[in-house]
Amino acid sequence: MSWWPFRKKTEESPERNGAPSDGGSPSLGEDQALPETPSDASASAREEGDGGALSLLARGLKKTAAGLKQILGLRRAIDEAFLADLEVKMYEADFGPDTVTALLAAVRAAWKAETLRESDQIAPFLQESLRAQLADKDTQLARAPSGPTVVLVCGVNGTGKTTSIAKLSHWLAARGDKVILAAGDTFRAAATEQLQVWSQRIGLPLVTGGAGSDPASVAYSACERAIAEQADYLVVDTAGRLHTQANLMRELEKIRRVIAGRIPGAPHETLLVLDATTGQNAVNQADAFNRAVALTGLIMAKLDGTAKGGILVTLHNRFRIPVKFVGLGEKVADIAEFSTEKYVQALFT
Ligand SMILES: Nc1nc2c(ncn2[C@@H]2O[C@H](COP(=O)(O)OP(=O)(O)O)[C@@H](O)[C@H]2O)c(=O)[nH]1
Ligand SMILES: [Mg+2]
Repeated sequence: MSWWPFRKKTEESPERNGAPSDGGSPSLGEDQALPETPSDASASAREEGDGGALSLLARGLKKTAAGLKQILGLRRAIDEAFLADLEVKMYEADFGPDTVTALLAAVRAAWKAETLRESDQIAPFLQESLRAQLADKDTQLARAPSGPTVVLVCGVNGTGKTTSIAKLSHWLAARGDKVILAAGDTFRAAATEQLQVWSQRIGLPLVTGGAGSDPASVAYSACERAIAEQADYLVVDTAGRLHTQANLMRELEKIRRVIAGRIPGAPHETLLVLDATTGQNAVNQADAFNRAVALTGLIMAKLDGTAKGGILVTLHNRFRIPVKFVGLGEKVADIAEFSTEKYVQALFT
């Protein structure tokens, strides 16, 4: 293929390259214990089946739900003072100005119409409103009709990309898919090593290109391997970049183009990993990444660490990009498929 601008290089790394040289530790902390064997892995995936996913999501949204409960758990007659308190709590949960204004207006109208009288009627009312808002989304991970499904993962530094990739890949493998990883974060040696550690521990192959190599060339090699080995999924990590760094955003676009050139229709998913604890800044990130690479979905990481779980509604209303997965902790099993119904229930539990 004459258009191909890179020297093809597939440098697979079945072994770890020893300790990181730059002092950054790619190794996993003791609290990040992984299942030791594939059978343990699938056992944990089974446990996280339907009921498990509900409890995982509910666990992740505990802080947000606790904040809302401070007001909705009271048995109080609705009046202007109550509505003002409710408004504050909804802002604290990071539902964002547009959503808060719209939901509050609906609550106020129902109160004036006397269909809402007591505070304990509000949670079901808000659930119904949110259900209606969030209903039109396809939250399932795409799957190519044939050949490997390519999932390109991007985001700002430290949001949880690499960890989410490990979790997602493990989740896919546990449900029976053949998964290959690509270490497209070639910016720091420690980044590739971090993914190497994960890949070994979850028992999945990894394509690397070494530090400083062109990430688009790593992605290309990984596509080749995914085709040759008939993988179901190829999950591509990328270096963290600020949405304001135009040259790095162009690099991401190039990775995307190269993948699309090798596998028609790919990447089937371009997922942005957002750190739920950053609140409304996530909105700016989603906006910029979406302009650069046309996002197909979001992974909301670190939902466990925040009382601001309402950010998901803000993002939906602004961009109509579905949240596909949520990260709920640092362990490999701490991931759940997003479900509108489970989210809406968990918010008000
Ligand atoms: N509590 C919590 N921590 C997370 C989650 N996802 C990632 N992290 C932590 O966030 C930090 C950065 O993660 P990493 O995957 O290296 O981010 P990257 O720079 O975007 O690749 C690490 O300490 C992770 O353990 C999550 O869902 N919950
Ligand atoms: Mg990373």
